Amino acid sequence: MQTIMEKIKARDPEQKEFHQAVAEVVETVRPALDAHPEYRHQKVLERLVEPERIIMFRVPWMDDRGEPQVNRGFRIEMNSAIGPYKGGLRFHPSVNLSILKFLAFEQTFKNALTSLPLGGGKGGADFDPKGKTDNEVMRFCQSFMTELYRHIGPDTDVPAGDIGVGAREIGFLFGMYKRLRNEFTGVLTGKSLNWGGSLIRPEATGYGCVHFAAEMLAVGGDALAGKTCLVSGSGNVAQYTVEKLIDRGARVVTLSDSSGHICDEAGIDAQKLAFVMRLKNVQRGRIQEYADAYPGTVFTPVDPTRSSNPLWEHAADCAFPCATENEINGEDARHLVAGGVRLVVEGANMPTTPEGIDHFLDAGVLYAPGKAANAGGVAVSGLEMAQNSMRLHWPREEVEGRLQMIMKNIHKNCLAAAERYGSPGNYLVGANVAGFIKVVDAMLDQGLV
Ligand code: NDP
Ligand code: 2IT
Repeated sequence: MQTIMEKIKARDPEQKEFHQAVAEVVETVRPALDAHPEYRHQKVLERLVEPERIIMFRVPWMDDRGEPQVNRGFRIEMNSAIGPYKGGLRFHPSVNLSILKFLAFEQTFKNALTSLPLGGGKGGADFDPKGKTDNEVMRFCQSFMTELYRHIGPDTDVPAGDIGVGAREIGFLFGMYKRLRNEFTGVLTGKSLNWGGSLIRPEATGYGCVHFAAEMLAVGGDALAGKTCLVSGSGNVAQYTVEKLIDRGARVVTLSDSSGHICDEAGIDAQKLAFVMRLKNVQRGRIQEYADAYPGTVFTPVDPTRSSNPLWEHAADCAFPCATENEINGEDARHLVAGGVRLVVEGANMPTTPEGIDHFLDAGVLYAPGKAANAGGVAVSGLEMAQNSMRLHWPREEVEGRLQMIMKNIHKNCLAAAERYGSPGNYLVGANVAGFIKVVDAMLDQGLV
């Protein structure tokens, strides 16, 4: 086990986020490896950590001033044991191989947990959509797809959104794919409703997280109603997490973006959330503007000299990190526990550092890792693919009902796997072991490929 970490570190020494994601899985699946000696014989870990294929390409595009720009594009086709590669595209200046390999690795297990036939993948570019015009974003997406189209397809690899990629970008990407291939297929998910998108896909990740949180509390006879919640981020996942929390009678007091966070002790209600959705999705503004619109709200800018995030210092019962990786470190975790937080549900991918996770588990916090709690997004992407294949469009209740059932099943399967492999109540072990066994058994059935 030691040797596999040593090997991947020696091979790609700079890929810290990838090492972090792999180490978490390697440490937690040990009991499954012990129970199945064939897994070690067949070198399943060694095979899982090596992507089936990595595509890297130049993305040249012209900005509005007529100046040529060049970005780097990627697609990691990680694992196709249980279905076509599936996972989002991220457009953010921090995108590199380490970030995308960690995301594609986690995606493989997450997709297995959904119970749908979805392999794992992830892609994106170091392009920053912030401050770009719609025309610049369109030209970038068209150039990106001019290379990507030859590697993807509805039965091969089906990308979707992630940070910096929402309905606008999916539209531009789909338009270019259709033009290049002369095919109208479900090659991307997160499409708009009037041309192949699924109802509930925009809501799915956030809603799914809150369903998962409700399931966790229900085990102890508790519920979200009346709970004070901290939410970070203010993008797709954060917005619909807040919507569902309000629905369930919780009080949400924070939101953030990369410039800082707002705290509204009066609680973010439906009307204020509608303001945030307009601000972020239409005007593409900053969360600070919430404090101008709603007096009594405090905006705290990011302080780069601080080692912890003041958002996690507010007293609360529950925390939903929905912005990005490693946004809760050990110090933040200590602040959360000291402030009364007893439930942490990850909307983002790998938002908690290993030290933070250890602190939550030691303190007896109910902790749900992203690969279980945020799987509702990709699950409804899977349902979008199913509808596209059948050339059908399911009503809202059908998709919402299936999403709820999927989240309930993931919750049940995580608890069952944790119990069976000696860590009752530990959702981290449960999610990793359940996802791992499903993927690995499929790999073994298919031989050494
Ligand atoms: P969006 O682009 O819609 O929103 C991202 C939010 O997080 C923004 O508020 C953004 O602020 C903030 N953020 C991003 N990067 C950073 C950073 N480095 N530091 C501080 N804040 C940051 O993305 P999503 O809501 O789709 O994604 C959020 C998280 O959820 C990611 O971890 C993603 O991988 C994960 N996820 C997304 C799913 C989906 O269906 N969309 C499914 C499952 C997981 P700013 O605008 O200032 O950059
Ligand atoms: O991290 C994720 O699960 C996503 N960004 C969604 C992936 C998808 O294919 O819907």
